[in-house]
Amino acid sequence: MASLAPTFGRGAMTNHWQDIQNADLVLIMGGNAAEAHPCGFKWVIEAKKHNKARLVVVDPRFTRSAAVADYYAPIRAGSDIAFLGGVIHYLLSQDKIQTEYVRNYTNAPFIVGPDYKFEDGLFSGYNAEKRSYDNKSWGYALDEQGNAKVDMTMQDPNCVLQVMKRHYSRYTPEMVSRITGTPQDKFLKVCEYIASTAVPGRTMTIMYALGWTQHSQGSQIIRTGAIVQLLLGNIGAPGGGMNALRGHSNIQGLTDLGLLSNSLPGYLSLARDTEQTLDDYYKPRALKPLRPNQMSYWQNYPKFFVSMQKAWFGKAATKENDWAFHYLPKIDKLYDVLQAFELMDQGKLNGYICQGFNPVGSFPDKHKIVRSLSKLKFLVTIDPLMTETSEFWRNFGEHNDVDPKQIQTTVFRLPSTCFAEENGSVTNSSRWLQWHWKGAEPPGEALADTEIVGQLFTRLRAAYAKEGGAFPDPIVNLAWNYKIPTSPSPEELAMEYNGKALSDLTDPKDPTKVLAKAGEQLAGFGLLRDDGSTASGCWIYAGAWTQAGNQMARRGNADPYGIGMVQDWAWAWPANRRVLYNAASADPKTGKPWVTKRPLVFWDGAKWTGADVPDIRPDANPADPDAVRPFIMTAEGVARLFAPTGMAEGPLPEHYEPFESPLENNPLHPNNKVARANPAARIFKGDLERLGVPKDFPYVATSYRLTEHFHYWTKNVMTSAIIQPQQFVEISDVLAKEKGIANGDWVKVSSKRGYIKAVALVSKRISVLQVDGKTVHTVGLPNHWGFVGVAKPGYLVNTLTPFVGDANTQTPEYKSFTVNIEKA
Ligand SMILES: Nc1nc2c(c(=O)[nH]1)N[C@H]1C(S)=C(S)[C@@H](COP(=O)(O)OP(=O)(O)OC[C@H]3O[C@@H](n4cnc5c(=O)[nH]c(N)nc54)[C@H](O)[C@@H]3O)O[C@H]1N2
Ligand SMILES: Nc1nc2c(c(=O)[nH]1)N[C@H]1C(S)=C(S)[C@@H](COP(=O)(O)OP(=O)(O)OC[C@H]3O[C@@H](n4cnc5c(=O)[nH]c(N)nc54)[C@H](O)[C@@H]3O)O[C@H]1N2
Ligand SMILES: [Mo]
Repeated sequence: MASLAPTFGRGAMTNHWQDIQNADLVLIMGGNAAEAHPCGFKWVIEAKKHNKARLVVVDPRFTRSAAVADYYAPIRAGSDIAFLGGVIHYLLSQDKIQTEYVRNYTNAPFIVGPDYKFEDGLFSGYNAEKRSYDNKSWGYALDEQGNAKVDMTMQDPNCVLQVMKRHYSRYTPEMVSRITGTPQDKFLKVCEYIASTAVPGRTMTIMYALGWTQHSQGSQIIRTGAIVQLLLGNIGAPGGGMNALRGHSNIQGLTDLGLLSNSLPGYLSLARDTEQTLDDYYKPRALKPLRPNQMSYWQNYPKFFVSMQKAWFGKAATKENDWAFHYLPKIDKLYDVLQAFELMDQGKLNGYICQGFNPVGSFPDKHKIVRSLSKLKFLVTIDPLMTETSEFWRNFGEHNDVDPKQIQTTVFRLPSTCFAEENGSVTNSSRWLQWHWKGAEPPGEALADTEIVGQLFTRLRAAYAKEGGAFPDPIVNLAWNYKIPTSPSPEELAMEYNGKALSDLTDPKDPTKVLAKAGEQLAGFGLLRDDGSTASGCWIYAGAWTQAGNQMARRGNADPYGIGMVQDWAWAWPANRRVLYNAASADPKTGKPWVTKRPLVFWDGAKWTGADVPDIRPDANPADPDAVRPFIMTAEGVARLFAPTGMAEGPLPEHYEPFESPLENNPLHPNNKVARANPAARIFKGDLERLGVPKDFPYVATSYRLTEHFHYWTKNVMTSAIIQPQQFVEISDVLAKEKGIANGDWVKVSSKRGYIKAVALVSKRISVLQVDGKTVHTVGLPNHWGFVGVAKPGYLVNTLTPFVGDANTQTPEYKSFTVNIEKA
């Protein structure tokens, strides 16, 4: 088990690491793979070596990824939607799109309903008091059968393509440059590179990470990137895709297993308190198709949900009690980490368990975090190390967060093992589940996380069984059939996630045919049922541990097509499919691959087949004009350029300023203050007052990683502490001169929320930009030090960051805020 910290960016790679070698163009934007993903970055080098690929990097800093790029363009942190919106405008106005892909595989031809509006920076349906939207007016125009209306010529003024053309017409190269600070010629050069992949047969991959995620509009930045890729026909194609480079070794596993507080395994979600019956709960999730003959695969939601409930509650989940639906909490609001600390600060949350999570280091506005922890009755840390969180009550530095004498919190430190001291599986960015084997015995009193949780649970259950309580049923009835109840084994857990048949499963078309016998491990999620005859802890992991054994432990490295498709290496969700939406790599009229030199999947005249597991109805015959729609998870059957549902701040991405920025207004709609920053982003009242203004904090700050450290762990390791011993901040030579700061000087960096002291590193890596008529400097903050460990004790970068989150994921805005800097 790796870190159980909250994930900082959802998603995965639509393609996979090895597939990057197939790209003709690699765009690294919002990430720095050479330094943060050095092993995976080798596939970029492979693409350059063997495929003559070009690498383009767009980053506020000239990174080590930029150092080996064919082209580098600087950008102001927090302005990527303006940049990418400009790319969309360029592609649409120059007709540099893969038209047949766009027509058949996206919702470009769909007609938007008559009530949809976009005015002065706001979409229709905004409620200023609630800071949120009612998305009713964003839906499609429907016909009498309830199908969305389409115009396959894409000329209707209200079809998505035309709506998009109008929306992005404001994103001219002049406007892009004014907002982003990227010089116009450099912006246009990047556009040219990108547009070169609009033809079938050339693909671009986008590699991004936190430079896109960690913004108050992070999800929409990623959506803008996806829109660009769809217009170019690069989603589903070998060497294409939207590739989220994930963080911790198993952070993909964390999201897959639903460890975020609003999620359930396999991207199912907890019910809202307005959904009091199972039908209410299914309705918005098991969506009916919006076009004829489409799968809308989420229609299977009840099969996934009931199977999960059977895995969790066994015999206690019955048809009569709605499969124990009421055992699960129904949420009144989102309980993300920002919310949890806000509740703690308000005295409404008294106990907190931090398992593999160091929020004093990793969460924004450290003063607020420490103040909140100080109000707890108890704090439990489960960690191999002492952390700033387990030691939060110590004072470090010149300013007290809270006087330690006043803190009443009891802290329990439970030492755990780390991944190398146990068996288990780790899911990487490619969605591969790879089994690993224990390499060492744990030191001292350390116990595996599974044993710590097993011990806690068995004792809690005994207490509930004895004493009752308001609603003991979910705890007392939890299925817990492990050989050693206080210590479930990784193998038992993995088999449970996969799932098994609870009674004989017969073929619905031929009842004499038994597909799986009672007690057998299931071969895949296609076998899951909603009648209680199957159990599966995480439907997307069905297939990982079958009757044939542990598929995650496979190490076959054959690559029969020579395109990096190693189907026998480990196991990928879903269904061992390596490239999502891979049927979009084929021409809809013929079912033959667009890129003939790299045939991913194709129609062989009777069925879909090829190097990968086809992501389409196997009998979808290209002769039937409605058949080939490779985005089986959407109700439309096609990808969404325009998102009628699912996004908090609008169906089309719009540039908003970061909450703290050097600009007083949003240049796109300067007269509307409400649309300056993301009008639906997560911010609490008290934190609004903790935001700085440009006059006091004129510089853009951004935080990032160094290859030499891993978060706050490796400062405990002497060799790493020697290589990178202490906190530094990076500024340009121009700003250094202006401020009289020399390389190696001590400086004080402050925001509205506090200050840190660090050593100045003066470099030419940080460019000085002209933004909206003024000179904008950037201050770079590597984020690895603290006051625990063997490196030089220092302040935490998150003393400076604002308590603001993305509107959809609530990921904090670590990557663009404002500071001042002076010689200390
Ligand atoms: N050595 C090492 N590797 C790691 C980690 C580590 O701690 N150490 N951590 C792991 C984890 S958990 C994660 S999540 C990943 C993170 O992986 P990355 O996101 O690649 O890493 P960062 O260094 O945080 O940020 C990447 C780049 O984003 C740029 N950037 C900042 N703001 C913006 C912006 O607004 N627009 C654009 N275009 N770029 C911007 C920064 O200048 C930086 O170069 O790394 C993982 N890998
Ligand atoms: N300013 C700023 N802040 C950031 C970021 C940024 O770019 N800028 N990045 C954010 C990102 S992407 C992330 S992921 C977070 C990371 O934030 P955290 O996850 O809070 O920090 P880490 O130090 O990665 O890990 C937390 C703890 O997990 C422990 N651990 C390791 N293995 C195990 C295990 O097997 N079991 C248990 N129980 N514990 C284990 C480690 O010892 C460590 O103390 O930081 C976030 N904070
Ligand atoms: Mo991360």
